[in-house]
Amino acid sequence: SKAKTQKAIADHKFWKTQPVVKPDDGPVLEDGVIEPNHPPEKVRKEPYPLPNDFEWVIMDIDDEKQLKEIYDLLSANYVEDDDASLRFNYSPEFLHWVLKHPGYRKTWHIGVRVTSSQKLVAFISGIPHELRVREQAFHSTEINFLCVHKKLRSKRLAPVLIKEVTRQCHLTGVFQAIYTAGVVIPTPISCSRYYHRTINAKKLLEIGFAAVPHNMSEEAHIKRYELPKETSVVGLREMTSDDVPAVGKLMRRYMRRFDMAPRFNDEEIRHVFLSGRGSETGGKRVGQVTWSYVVENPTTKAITDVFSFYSLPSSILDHPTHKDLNAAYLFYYATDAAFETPTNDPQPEAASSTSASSTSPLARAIAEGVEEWQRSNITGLNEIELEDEKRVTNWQDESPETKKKIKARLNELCRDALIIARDNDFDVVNCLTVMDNPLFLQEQKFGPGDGFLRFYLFNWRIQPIAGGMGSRPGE
Ligand code: NHW
Repeated sequence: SKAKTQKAIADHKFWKTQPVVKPDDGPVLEDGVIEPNHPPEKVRKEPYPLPNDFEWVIMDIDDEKQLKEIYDLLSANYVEDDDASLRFNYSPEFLHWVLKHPGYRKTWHIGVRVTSSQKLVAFISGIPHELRVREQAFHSTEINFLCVHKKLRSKRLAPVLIKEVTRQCHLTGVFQAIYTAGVVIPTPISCSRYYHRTINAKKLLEIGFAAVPHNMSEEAHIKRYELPKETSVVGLREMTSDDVPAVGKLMRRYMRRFDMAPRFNDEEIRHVFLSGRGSETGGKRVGQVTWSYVVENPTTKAITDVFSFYSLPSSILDHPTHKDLNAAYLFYYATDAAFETPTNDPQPEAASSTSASSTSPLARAIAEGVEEWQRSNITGLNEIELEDEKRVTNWQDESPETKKKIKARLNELCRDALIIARDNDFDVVNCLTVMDNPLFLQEQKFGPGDGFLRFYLFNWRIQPIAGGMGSRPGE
């Protein structure tokens, strides 16, 4: 039976039935859908059958008790590193924040309970996104937190969860998905590597997350990671609600430089950057998940830069004294250093046209008389994008001077982010080789980790993308 299991693994018994690119498909000539949208009457109405003794449940994340159940399942059974010494410990506040993305669907928060005991033993979730891949955009769901209790592994429950979340997405007219995983399944569209920046050098040595290099004393090692006492970027301050429109414009423009990125409207910008800020009690924030900062030009008052990071601790398994690794993860950022014309100049703007491009997928679909349900997932981003968003240059075509400018600015911003992380008691700052990160990893003393993260698209065929959301692999 071991041989049988191994064959099933190699065969991808499940994944070979799904609309994803297969290893032997040959080169992709044109990006686009793999299977057409299902008309509403063709979408399965009943949930997929579960093994006896189990039942489906739609989780209500606004109910503290149910949120805690998801937290308990994940904190004991979710992703561990290769040698099982760390396990992600997403906080309830984190889960609530990330799962309540604007436009979220309750029916995309799916659990499995043991019928007799009502114990939650599996979970999968999706949140809605508008995703742009090169010059096409579509509504997609970002799938995350797929988890099966350790005692129920290798029983082919995961494929049932994936099929059920797919069905729930189809019921709401969404036919594409994006997801990331450490594992290799058919077929990654991109791969990025984890990098780590030591903040609390002593603690990382104690838990064995870092080691002193052979040619260095422990003291020198600790000293190497010391940071300036205070931040140095002029005009740096916490982002506020009033910054949302300016940050939105800057972010949309900045992200347009990459081959693949979500496109956030202002409501999403507000959510992504500000909703995870926690609550204020006695002048202290509790339950803070995200830290978001902007740079305001002291003279023009224009917002020229933004950066953010989030808190995602890991449980340290089997250590006598240290129980948690307080990790911050670099999140979204943007800088005007990437552009020749500033984004948020308070000067009266040239009328921002919303001119329709007749070559956009939606325009073409309409012209071809495609039924509405068939094109419901194509947002026609090219029609709603503002002209100044479209005028940006793809990062690969940027001039050496622009690249130098971006690099210098990002190094300043990242250094201040590290200082803020230190002041908030983080032990380590993590990031991936996505976006423009490779421009500051070395100078900011990030080191490569063991982990890789693969990017996947469901029902969207594309030519591989360098380095995940973005970016500049190997620089
Ligand atoms: S990646 C994190 C996934 N979670 C964990 O690693 C937590 C710890 N592990 C577990 O809980 C972020 C279990 O090991 C899981 C698998 C549940 C992972 N993605 O039930 P079986 C995400 O959440 C395939 C996709 O026996 P199990 C993203 C595997 O290749 N597929 O395994 C999630 C095999 O299929 P194959 C994965 O160990 C994206 C089958 O599952 C996978 O008891 C989901 C084996 O099933 C993974 N991470 O449970 C896809 N891990 O064909 C969304 C294993 O190879 C797709 N498998 O035989 C889009 C859906 C929405 C579409 C909307 C239009």
